[in-house]
Amino acid sequence: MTRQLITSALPYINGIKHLGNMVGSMLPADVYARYLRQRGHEVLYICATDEHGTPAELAAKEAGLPVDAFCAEQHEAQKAIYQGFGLSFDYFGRSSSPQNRELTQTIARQLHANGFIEERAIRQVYSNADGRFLPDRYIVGTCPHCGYDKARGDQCENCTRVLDPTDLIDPRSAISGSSDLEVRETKHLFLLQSKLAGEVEAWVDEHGRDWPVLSSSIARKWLTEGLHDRAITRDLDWGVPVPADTWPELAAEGKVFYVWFDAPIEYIGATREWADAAPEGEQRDWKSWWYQADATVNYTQFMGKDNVPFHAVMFPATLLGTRDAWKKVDYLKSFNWLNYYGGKFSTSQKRGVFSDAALELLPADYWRYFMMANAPESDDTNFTWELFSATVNKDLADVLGNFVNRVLSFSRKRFGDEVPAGRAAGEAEQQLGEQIADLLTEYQTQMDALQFRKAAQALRALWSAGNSYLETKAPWLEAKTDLDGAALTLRTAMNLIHLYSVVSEPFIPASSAAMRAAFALPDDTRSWVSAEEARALALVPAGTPFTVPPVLFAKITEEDLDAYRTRFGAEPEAPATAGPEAAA
Ligand code: B3M
Ligand code: ZN
Repeated sequence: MTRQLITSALPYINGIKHLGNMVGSMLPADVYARYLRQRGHEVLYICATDEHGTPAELAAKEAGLPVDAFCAEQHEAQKAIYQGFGLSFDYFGRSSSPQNRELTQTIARQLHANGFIEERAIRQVYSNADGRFLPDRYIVGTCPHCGYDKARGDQCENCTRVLDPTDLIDPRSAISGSSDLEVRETKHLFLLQSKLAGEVEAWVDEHGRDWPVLSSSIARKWLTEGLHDRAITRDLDWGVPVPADTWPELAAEGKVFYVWFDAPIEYIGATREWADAAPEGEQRDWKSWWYQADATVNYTQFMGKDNVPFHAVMFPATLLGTRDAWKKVDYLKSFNWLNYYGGKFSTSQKRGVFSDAALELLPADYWRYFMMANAPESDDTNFTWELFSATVNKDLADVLGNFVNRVLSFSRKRFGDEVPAGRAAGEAEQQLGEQIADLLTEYQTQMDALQFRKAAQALRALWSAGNSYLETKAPWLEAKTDLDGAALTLRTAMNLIHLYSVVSEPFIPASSAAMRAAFALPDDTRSWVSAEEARALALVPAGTPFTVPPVLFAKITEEDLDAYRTRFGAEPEAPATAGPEAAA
């Protein structure tokens, strides 16, 4: 069995993430990791907080904390929320770890030794008041295009145009507010991507052909535009220091690596953190996952589409340039955007549902199922409270939850708290078994293809088939004239509940555990259900003691909806304010 390495894009440390961030990376990665584990694969699912770069420093400053203390606090806060969502990382690391620092410096030295890093002098904005060079994001001013007065030196958040700091009107330091700025010459390290372009292109040609179109098209677009040499150092106080043994002058100036240089290396770094955190007596071999592992490890990455260029081009270029045997991605699964009423979720503008608030409102499984059933795979999708409540109330409460409760409650009332026997399976059960086996095959096919929306549809069809069987057989009527028939129907339906509890786990782990715990099976260690077992529907034998769990899913009421809409807003996003040229 191939070893399955899974990583999801590292959430930035600054601030609690919204649902749009999760649905495009960590959540589908978790669904896939759970599924592969249940299918018997050896899985390592790695993620971490992305702690360097200007977002971290600016956010720490806003919080009035030293950046290392801010990151430590935020890492724990995010980690707790992801545990609340049932994200089953094998390790959730930190890009500020010593392991990542050492690996980033090692890889930089390898690139330097192979001639893929060069020092270059560039002109950059220096703030006399702050006594430091300012990265583009640290310079704010008025956007020359739309007049927005908080535009940043790299991009205007209002009209989204990419800017150069020298474009800004009345530029000032985002740290001190001082406008005492000047342009000075400074030296930075450049990754010579242009020298690696041919190799990267060949690698994408070979590996990208079976990626989803979204991933391969973005990779190709970037390659077609040409791979430019890229500055990979910054003048920041927080980051992986440039090693003095290789670049003494830059190290003395306090240069650190650019966040997007060290962040993907943290996938390897966090695997080392995982190994270093091994419990007493357990051996964890981080290198076997990442080094000379091409023949033994299948590596799948999950991310939002804006991260594809870094993962499909820059990170492979970095690893290719080491001329060393680092594992590169085999399958790059990327996602479009989950919008909020047609507009973007926004961390900075606090727009949409954030992961901490979501867990305060409703259990994780409601969100997990909705997000995966509406995953923005082939196009952007939309979160609205109306769609969310319709999905929860129909698919979860009515189709699955109600089935479980009706079957177990009626059987307990009519036959007691053991699975009833009744007569042997008849034509209806044989047909049902065939149908369930086919639906399960379809579900597995979609999961194996990482088509999560289609997989969720196939899972829902499995749940639906149980309802149709129950409605047709109607054991509450059968019991009036044919007790054995009613008992058979209920036993079959209970076997469906157990099957659902196994195969629904990747999507709704907590509810699946509750369903599964209803049956006191002597041995319930099974991790999946074979087609034969699905056909037979006999894993839960007559006589098995059972209990009736509390109702699995509470419906969302109109009052709930009103409250949610009031609290989070429920209107399309206001259009970006038109710029001065619009008036001209
Ligand atoms: N921290 C996520 C983002 O762009 C970024 C991903 C890093 S993955 C190595 O929002
Ligand atoms: Zn603008």
